[in-house]
Amino acid sequence: MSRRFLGKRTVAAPDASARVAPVLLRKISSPQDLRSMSNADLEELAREIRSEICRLSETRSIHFASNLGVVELTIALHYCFDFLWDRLVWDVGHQCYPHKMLTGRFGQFDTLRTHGGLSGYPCPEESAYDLFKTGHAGCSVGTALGLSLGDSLVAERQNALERRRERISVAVVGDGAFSSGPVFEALNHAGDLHKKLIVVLNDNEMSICPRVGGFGRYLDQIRMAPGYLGTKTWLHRYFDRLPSAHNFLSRFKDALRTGLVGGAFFEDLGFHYVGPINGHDIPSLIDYFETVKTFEGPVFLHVMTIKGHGYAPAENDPSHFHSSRPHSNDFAQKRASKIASRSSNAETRQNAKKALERDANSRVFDRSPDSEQFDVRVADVEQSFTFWAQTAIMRLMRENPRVCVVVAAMTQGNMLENARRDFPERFFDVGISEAHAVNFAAGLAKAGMRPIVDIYSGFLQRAYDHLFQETSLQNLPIVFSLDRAGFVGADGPTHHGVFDLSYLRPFPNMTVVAPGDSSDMTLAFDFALQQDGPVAIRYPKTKAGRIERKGDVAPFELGRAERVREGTDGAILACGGELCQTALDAARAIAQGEAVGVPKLEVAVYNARFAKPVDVEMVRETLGRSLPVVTLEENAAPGGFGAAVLEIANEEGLDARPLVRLNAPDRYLPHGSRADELKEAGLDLEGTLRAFAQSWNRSLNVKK
Ligand SMILES: Cc1ncc(C[n+]2csc(CCOP(=O)(O)OP(=O)(O)O)c2C)c(N)n1
Repeated sequence: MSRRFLGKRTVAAPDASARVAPVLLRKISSPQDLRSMSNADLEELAREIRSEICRLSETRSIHFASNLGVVELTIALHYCFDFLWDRLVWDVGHQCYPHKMLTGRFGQFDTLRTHGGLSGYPCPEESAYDLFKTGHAGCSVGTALGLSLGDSLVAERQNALERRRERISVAVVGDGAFSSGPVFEALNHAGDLHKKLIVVLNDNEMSICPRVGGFGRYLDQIRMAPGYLGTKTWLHRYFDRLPSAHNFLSRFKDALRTGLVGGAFFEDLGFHYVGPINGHDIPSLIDYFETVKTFEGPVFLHVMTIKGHGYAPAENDPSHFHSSRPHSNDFAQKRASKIASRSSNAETRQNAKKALERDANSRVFDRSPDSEQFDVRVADVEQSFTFWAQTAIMRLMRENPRVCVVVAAMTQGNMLENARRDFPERFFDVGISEAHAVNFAAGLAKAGMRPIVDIYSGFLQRAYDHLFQETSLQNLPIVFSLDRAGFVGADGPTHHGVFDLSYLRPFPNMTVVAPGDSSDMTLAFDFALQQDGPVAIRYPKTKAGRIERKGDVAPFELGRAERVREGTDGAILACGGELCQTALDAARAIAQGEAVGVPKLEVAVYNARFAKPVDVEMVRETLGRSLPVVTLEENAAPGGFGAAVLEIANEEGLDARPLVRLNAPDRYLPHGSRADELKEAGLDLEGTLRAFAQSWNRSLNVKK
């Protein structure tokens, strides 16, 4: 493997594909146990942790390469700090597996990301070592700064007896997450406050895809700065000799400051910049942490790591292995040699990047169905809503030179590698900067382009004010392709996209579409591109089936639902995703007398298609006749589709008493499979039949 940075000593990448028994891991009940371990033991422990991550990756989709990259960093952090007293915040939180193993959860590690098991993200309900439930990038520096301030304010009110040593807040943020606006806002604030705070930049030169943006280049410059190599060698020689590392580093600071090594940006903000240092050298990391602990004010520790460290296939192809679906070691090795055979030197990150692009070109690329991407089989991925979205987007880009695409660091998850390859001048990945993505698209639209902003429903929450001001208020023709709307499965509550109907519907000028199947996806994108204002198309992370229709698929017409089953005894109104299929199954079961508490009835099924404007005709046809009516949606009840139906009933003076609304419940559903989550929300077949029976009973009462 390539050695791209120096440390106190070079660190051979352990081969994580060679499994080792978790002997040391089993002995660790809390991070305090690390302090009695020798350096050799700590290195062995790192090997065991890697081996466990690799083992788990064979059975399920997990965040893989990111966790392999932070093993030594995690060990060193827990060795140097007591995070029951000090504060540790992992940014995004997807790289917390080694942290979970060292904080008393190794015994449950096999339950990770399964229903009822450990979460794949930090989770305060699991452990006092997890302070926040996280999953969205860019928040760690702000929350760690808040903790630092809060702790010092609390301490000020304590008397001498109560007071213990100062707590130290540590934020660990990846270079991908580092591009988020909230990180810069927090750095700006921290530089001003001059409170004790350690920001650890875990720089592996990667987001999910290779990182983008000018700041990434700045970090590269720091790493590549002339003098870096010599200076760091010199640094480590001195570091060993000096009695106090602090003395050394404070003397060395001036050199850092002059830009000899880099980091002037952080110094100018008010941070002590230290680095870049080798993030795989445990003894050296420990030295640095012990040193910077003693610094006054905020410290920026720039740590270089290799994403996927210790597992060659992941090191060479970190995007694919960022998080991967279950794969055997055999599969991974084959994939690695496939990439290597196409590259003269696949060891470097640059070549891995090229291999990735070639993959996309040749469509050999095995569409990494990672956790934030897909939990389903590849065959299903090829028929997913996301697949149909990208198919429509590619066609529209080919047909219309004004169509351009904006994504926020999720090119792979959005399956848009082909758009990046074929239309590089009209494809924009802005990094983890969702608010900027919307502002940027507004500029493009104003200039006459037709931007499609492809962002996950949950991540677009970041851009709320820009949906208002830059989009709705200006009435700009931006198409929002809202992937992962609804339940997302194993990523759980930080990633469920169950608020978009509620956050989009209040905006004037906004049209909100919820396609019911694969044909609808194609038609919805065509429709959206014909509109003069903003249109959001929201779809879930699942296979897009094909609604069985008697005749042809009706084209999209603003605010018109599609009746896909006739019936005069009641109705089920389904808002997008696979719910129309569920509604049809329920209607069939009711017709056959299989629904408990309901006679044989002929129930109409509507594919609502629009959540704004909702089809008034559909509401008139179904409500106000004392018949049972159920609405289905993967969205919170307030402000959702069912709420829109109620609003129309009210405006039309229709009796809505029989109406039963099925929604995402008013609590956070834990991680599991999508099927688990739909079941828990009552949005599966059984739940729909129960809701229909309830509506039937209500309709009988109304008739009395
Ligand atoms: C607001 C937001 N947008 C997008 C994502 C999806 N996402 C999860 S991890 C990740 C890459 C993070 O890169 P980095 O912080 O460098 O961590 P690494 O995986 O490289 O260790 C992205 C884009 C997210 N979690 N939050």
